[in-house]
Amino acid sequence: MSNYHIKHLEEYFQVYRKSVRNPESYWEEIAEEHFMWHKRWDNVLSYDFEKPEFKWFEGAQLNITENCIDRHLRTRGDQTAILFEPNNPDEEALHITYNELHDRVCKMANVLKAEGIEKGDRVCIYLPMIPELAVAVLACARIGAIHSVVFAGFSSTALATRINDSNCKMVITSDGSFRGSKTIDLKGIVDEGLKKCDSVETVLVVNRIDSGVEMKEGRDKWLQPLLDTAEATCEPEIMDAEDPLFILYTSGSTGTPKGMVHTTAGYMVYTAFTFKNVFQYRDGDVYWCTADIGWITGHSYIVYGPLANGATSVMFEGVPSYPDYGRFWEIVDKHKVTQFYTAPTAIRALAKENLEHVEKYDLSSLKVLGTVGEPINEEAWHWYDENIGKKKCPIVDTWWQTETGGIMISPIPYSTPAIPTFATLPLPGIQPALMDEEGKEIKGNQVDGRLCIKFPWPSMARTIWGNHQRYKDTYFSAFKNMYFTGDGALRDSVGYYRITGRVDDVVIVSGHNLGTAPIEDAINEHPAVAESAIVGYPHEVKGNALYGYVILKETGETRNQDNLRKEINQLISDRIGPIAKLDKIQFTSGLPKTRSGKIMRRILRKIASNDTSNLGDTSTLLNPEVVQEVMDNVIK
Ligand code: 6R9
Repeated sequence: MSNYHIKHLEEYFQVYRKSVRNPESYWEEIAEEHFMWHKRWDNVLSYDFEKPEFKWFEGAQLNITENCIDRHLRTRGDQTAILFEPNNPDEEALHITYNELHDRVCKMANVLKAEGIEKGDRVCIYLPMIPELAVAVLACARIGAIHSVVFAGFSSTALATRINDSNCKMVITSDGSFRGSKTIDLKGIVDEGLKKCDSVETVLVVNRIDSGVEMKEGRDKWLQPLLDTAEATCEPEIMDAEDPLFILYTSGSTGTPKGMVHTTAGYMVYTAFTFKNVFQYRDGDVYWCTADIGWITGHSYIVYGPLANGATSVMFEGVPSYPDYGRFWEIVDKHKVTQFYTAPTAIRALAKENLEHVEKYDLSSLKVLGTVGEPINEEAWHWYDENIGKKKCPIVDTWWQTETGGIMISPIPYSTPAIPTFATLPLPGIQPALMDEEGKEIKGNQVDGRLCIKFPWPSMARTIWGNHQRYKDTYFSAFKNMYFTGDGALRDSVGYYRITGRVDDVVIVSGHNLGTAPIEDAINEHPAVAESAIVGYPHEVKGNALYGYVILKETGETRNQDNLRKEINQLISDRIGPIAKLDKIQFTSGLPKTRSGKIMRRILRKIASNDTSNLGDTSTLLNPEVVQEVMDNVIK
């Protein structure tokens, strides 16, 4: 058992060394002791970085929902599994026990089966943060259907692209959602999106806001009546270790989103193991991750990781600012939350508000605080430490990605001394490397480079749905025999890692990964736009905000620039979602380009960030004169 729960620094180093010396026996021991298998694996790991192909626990058979639900029923059937806190603070919280979760998941699984969903089928889940979302995810896993959760803040076009990419047969949605004082017409968005999707046969609709939406005959069905008559037991489908568990889309540097495919056994073992260690979860704790299940953080650390450990996991439907900026802290107080996991952008937003919102509440239940999604700046770290943790809660700055499935670099509370802005040390089994631009590993400390991982780990994504070549090109081609993360990092004098940000064309806005290319594609649809380039620039609250450089077509007419800005943002909102809107739009006659015609985003990024002291050599550009023009007209 000692392998599974690390309790001090010496133990960490000991475990880490063991995990690197013999990764296979390390993970084998964990898999053996802590999970339920129908058949044992024949082989712990086989891999080939060239193909690339990675297989963990090959030959093993299991069902992840038995590990997340059934095996806890005897010992903790009446313990809360999911604690649902509604958007409206006056609506009662719902304590769903493991017994109840079992029944709900089985009923939903039986409904899916009755609607013709079989093992391997793709089911798109487009739901707000209500219990049905977690239940739908688990119901898919119960019967071996592959879930593809799409964040319910995405537009109809973004939804349609994702449904079509993986040919989903079904969509599970709700009539609408509550978000603070607003309601959102989710069903309307689905209806609009589905005009462009042929693969969807059935839409199951949860009644959340009672808005009386239109139901399309033969396609749409209210979920509740189907659940009411469904059986509360459903034999789990026996899955192979490497059967796909889910697809989750993440932004890429080129147009279409990448459907990252995660498989069953390795993902389960790794998310469960990291949950236990990074949050030091103990029986009786109440753990709360504020992410949406539409992102990987919610998949791994609201649903699978916590439930695999028999934990109580809070699910919050609302927003941190409703009914006021004290909502998070009210919830911590009300449910006596012990571990709290959020994003730096949320911390920065809340730190701007009056401290009274924090001081009103008793936060003494808290033991561990976490952050994820982007680098946390020092100021936000200290605010979190002082005002929320009262300087007695370790903060875990967890670095990882949709592609990595689970947390990769993070302090372990009470083991790793934390330093603000450092994700610190790799978790057991994780072997980071910093690479230079020539593809050589940079050894030693006090260095920086491109962050790669040089040995497989159990929860790595196995492919991009329908495009293995893109998987290879994106992650395994830049550096030989390495997984390339797309991030830059530095390693300090004691070997701690600090993530310095993306080195590719992805901007992280309020913790959301946004590819610049799809945003540019959306803008370029505007009839007046000739070309555009999007970059990120530092923003006090959002971490980064988006800055757009737009070249207009020469039509001879003069247009109102403010109206154009509005129209451009509306287009982005329709095509991608409001989160991708631009904060600043500069109209320009040209964009700095290399001789091969590639836009020099590095320069544009510097100009947008007001950091023009060192633009580098611009003389080799195709159009060096344009740099001055762009600088002169920059929007401050
Ligand atoms: C889990 C998640 C991944 C990208 C990643 C990096 C950034 C995440 C971070 C962090 C600095 C941290 N990132 N955690 N940067 N410190 N603790 O966020 O997945 O949405 O795929 O984003 O987020 O740039 O490459 P995903």
